[in-house]
Amino acid sequence: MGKTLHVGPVTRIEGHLAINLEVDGGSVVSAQCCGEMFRGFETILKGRDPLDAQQITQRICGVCPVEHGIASILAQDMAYGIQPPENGRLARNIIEAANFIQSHIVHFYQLCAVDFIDITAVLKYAGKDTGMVALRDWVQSQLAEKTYLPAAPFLPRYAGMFVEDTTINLGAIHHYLKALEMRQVAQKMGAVFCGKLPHAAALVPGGITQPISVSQITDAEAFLNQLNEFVENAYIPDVLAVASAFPGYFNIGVGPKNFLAFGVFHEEGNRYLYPSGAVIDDKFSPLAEDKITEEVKYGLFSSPSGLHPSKGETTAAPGKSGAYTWLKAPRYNGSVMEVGALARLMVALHSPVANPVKSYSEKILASLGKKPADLASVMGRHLARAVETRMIVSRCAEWIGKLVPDKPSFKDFTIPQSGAGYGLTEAARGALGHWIEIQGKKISRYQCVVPTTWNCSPRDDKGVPGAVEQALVGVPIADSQNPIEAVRVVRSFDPCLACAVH
Ligand code: NFE
Ligand code: MG
Repeated sequence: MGKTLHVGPVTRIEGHLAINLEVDGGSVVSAQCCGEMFRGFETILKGRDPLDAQQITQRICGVCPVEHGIASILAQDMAYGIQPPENGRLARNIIEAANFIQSHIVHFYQLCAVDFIDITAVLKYAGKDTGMVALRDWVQSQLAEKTYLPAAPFLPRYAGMFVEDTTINLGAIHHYLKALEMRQVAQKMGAVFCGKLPHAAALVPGGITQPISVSQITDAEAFLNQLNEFVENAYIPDVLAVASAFPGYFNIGVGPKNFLAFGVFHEEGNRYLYPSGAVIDDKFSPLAEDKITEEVKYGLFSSPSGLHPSKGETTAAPGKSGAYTWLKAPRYNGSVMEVGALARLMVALHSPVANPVKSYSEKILASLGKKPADLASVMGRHLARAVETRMIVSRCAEWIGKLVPDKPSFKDFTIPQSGAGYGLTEAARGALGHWIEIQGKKISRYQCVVPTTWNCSPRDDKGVPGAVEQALVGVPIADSQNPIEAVRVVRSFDPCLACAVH
């Protein structure tokens, strides 16, 4: 006899996501992702000055504000017919890189590592590092007082749930603390070029507002060196250690095996460090923006279903019969797509264009005895983020090196009476698009199709489940009181529900 499990809110992700699981014969047979609040940014933007858009949309999220800002200014670049000068292109890359780096580091260490690393190993710590000593004392007091909540990282505990090697555990716990510092370093590197973070002040159509100076370049290089050292010596080895300790997670949480990427980190010409494209049934095809639609049968909206975002509408319909979430269901040529670091890596590996991502990731995969086909999984997603962080850190040094002090970083523009444009980029969590329409110099329509909206999408009008809903099917559940295996699958997507429901 099957059982229905409700997990809500899922902890150690951003925002309010609940999952409903039908479990039968010890594994999940069906799943639903529920985004539990409405925000309405697309509606708030109507009637406003277009230049408000890159500031207001950054408030969709504190984790990926930069990418909302970038998507918005790319849409406006298109609507105004402008291109940033070289300094503007490079500075945008560096600000976006800073955001990816901080996001991936926090996701692995703060949000996911405690699923795999035994944090109670800190009780064996005998050194003098003040952070480790404070953490050891805190863990000791939590265990003694039993004041922890069931959702805390220590409970429940099962045999074989964590890495067993004390040296690996202690190293990773040390890096857990160091990661908090590294996140600040990444934010500081980005803020050198955009005034402050999160919520960048300097992002504008035509480039960035900050002129480039020699001291900015040397500051950014110093921050980047610290990040490089951490990624090389902590993040990559820790992810490889977790991947080796949990080989079973290369088979769990597979998902739809369709991957979509919009391309990110604009290089010279039309190239991107991570190229755009779609991989469906293992076949690559170039990105076609006109194939994107959003369906709403199971979303709490009364707007028409199946619209392209340039014609999209957002009308909330609380209480709508049969609907179970505040997310629309984005589709690409009618197909469910996974987005995110794994999708970017799959698109890069299948793209006909030679790119540095291929050679580095193939080397890492070979060290684990894995092939690209093994990547559609929980562990593949963690690995893809680590590989990506390493790629970005190394390219970022070149972008900083190419900045030219005192050359323009901004190109002037006029807002037309009417116009339209779209901005496609990638946020840490995946493909992000903003569509703007302007009438009488004001925003007449604004639509965002956001990474977690793709991944945590509900069923579409044909009843086909979204990417996370599919990835949950087949997941073994050992203890129905605590379906940790399912939550590990959800966390591997790094969902952000604030973004998803925007
Ligand atoms: Ni709120 Fe966001 C999502 C990312 S979209 S974290 O989903 O990454 O820019
Ligand atoms: Mg939207």
